[in-house]
Amino acid sequence: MTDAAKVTLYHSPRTRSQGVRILLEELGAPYELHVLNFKLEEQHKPDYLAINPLGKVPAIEHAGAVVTEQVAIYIYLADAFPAAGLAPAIGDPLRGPYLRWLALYGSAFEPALIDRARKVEPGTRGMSPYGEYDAVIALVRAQLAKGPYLFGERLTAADILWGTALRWTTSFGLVPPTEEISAYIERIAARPSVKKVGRLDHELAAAQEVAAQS
Ligand SMILES: N[C@@H](CCC(=O)N[C@@H](CS)C(=O)NCC(=O)O)C(=O)O
Repeated sequence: MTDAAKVTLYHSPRTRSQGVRILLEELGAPYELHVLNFKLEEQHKPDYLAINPLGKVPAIEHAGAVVTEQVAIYIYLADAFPAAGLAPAIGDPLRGPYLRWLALYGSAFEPALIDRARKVEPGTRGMSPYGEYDAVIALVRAQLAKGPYLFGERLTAADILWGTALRWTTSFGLVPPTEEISAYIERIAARPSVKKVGRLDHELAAAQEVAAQS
């Protein structure tokens, strides 16, 4: 896999694409932003729908390929820029748990939270992709209790996804701010990459606000 080409990140501030921008900073990957102003509904305009017909960010373009969906993007980028050591390589015993926790995020955690936010019952245990909300939260808590990261001392790209997502999901009241979850959020939030992107995205959001009003 090549890491020579610049990554284009389709991005809107204060959205799930912020975590990918943080990951790009952590990886030291060369990237450029293609910024979308949600206040102007740019994510639903034909130019962007040609990139992601679902009209969602994040999306990236790299070496001629488009990748959408956070989990796929995290896996792709951490493998494409291996020098940062954020992806356990194939053959590393951590590779399986690493992929498990990335996939779990998209296929169990987010569905559980979305159901909770919409006050939708998951239905029968067999029909639900995650079983029960409480079981998902208990699983996350147990994994973080080992600390400091998901896999002990080793920081991986999965921590950037989970650390940034737990931050917004607790602030939306969708996840309880338990001791281990809050400590983990703080640990990830203290990283220079998170602070830098937070500052840049704050400026970007302010500029978009002005553009939307003019
Ligand atoms: N399944 C997608 C979800 C991405 C998503 O929900 N993105 C939101 C921003 S946080 C979005 O683009 N919303 C725009 C819209 O629906 O108009 C993923 O995991 O990447």
